[in-house]
Amino acid sequence: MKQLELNNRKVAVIGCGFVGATSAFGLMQSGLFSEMVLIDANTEKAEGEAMDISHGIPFARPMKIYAGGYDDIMDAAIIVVTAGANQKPGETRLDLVQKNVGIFKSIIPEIAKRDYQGILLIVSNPVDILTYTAHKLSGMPENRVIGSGTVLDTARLKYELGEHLGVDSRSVHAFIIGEHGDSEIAAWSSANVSGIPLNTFCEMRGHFNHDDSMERIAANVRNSAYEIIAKKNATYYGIAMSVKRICEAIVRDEKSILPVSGMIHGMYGVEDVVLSMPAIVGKNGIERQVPISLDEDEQKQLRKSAQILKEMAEQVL
Ligand code: 6V0
Repeated sequence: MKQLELNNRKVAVIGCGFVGATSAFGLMQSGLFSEMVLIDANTEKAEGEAMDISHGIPFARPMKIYAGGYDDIMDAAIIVVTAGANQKPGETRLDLVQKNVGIFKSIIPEIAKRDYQGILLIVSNPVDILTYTAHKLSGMPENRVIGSGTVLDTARLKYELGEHLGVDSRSVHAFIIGEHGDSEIAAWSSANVSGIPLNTFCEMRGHFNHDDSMERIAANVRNSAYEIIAKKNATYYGIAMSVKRICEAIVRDEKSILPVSGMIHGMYGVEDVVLSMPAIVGKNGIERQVPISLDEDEQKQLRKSAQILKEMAEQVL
């Protein structure tokens, strides 16, 4: 099959529910793309979202937004997959797995059989398992199949720390790593505010009860999806901004360090598991993962998170 040349100004979004539509809205405003194709099992939903979002174009930048099929998206630089059921109140991300793996079995082969050469960005949950599923079903190189991973959780952590310390959250350097879900790890030992170790900065701002604060903030981050879902049945703005940020790093070949989820080989004793570690992200997707320094307890938690994901992946694939 003749390979299509990729169009760096084209993006596709598969799944136009809350997350897909909000991500598409964010991408329209970003100015990164001049063409966006929306796909949904419910064609009318994709068409309606394309029309509605297009009406914002006169307030942003010219572009084409339309509902289409798989043949329309093979030259997209990035395909964002948000199709799937979302978490119901009380349901964990891992509870979703069977349902969404089934949906991926209808989507990923459509992409693989057309020999797609761009970046596949998986957002549907449980994102680590589904990114692993997408790797296996597509046969695409590992660097080009990325999960949004803990980019959202890391944003939540930075936001919480920024509020706690009265500082711009962009000056907070801290990562959530591991599973995007219950076993995620706040990598406190490497956290800092513009190079100042976190505890030192906390003391500058009058906070001395480090253990209690860290426990509370990590729990807030871990539980925020559950809390938002209990209140409004879905979460989508934070993830839409995360999708936009990842697309920006790819399209602009920024080589930004983002905690996307990708296949891990050997780091901290983790092998053949998809989870989030900070990684250099650019036009080829994950250029390489960056092994930030973790203390012994964090390393132990990371291996535990990997074990949970591995067992889940083995059950569903
Ligand atoms: P939603 O509003 O139910 O939308 C899902 C959409 O997928 C619907 O429009 C469906 O018609 C469509 N769909 C289902 N099957 C297919 C198919 N085979 N092909 C094309 N489209 C299909 O859910 P919502 O948008 O709220 O959530 C989507 C996914 O994102 C869920 O799995 C969430 O759990 C996940 N999220 C992931 C986050 C992350 O950080 N990675 C954050 C929030 C939600």
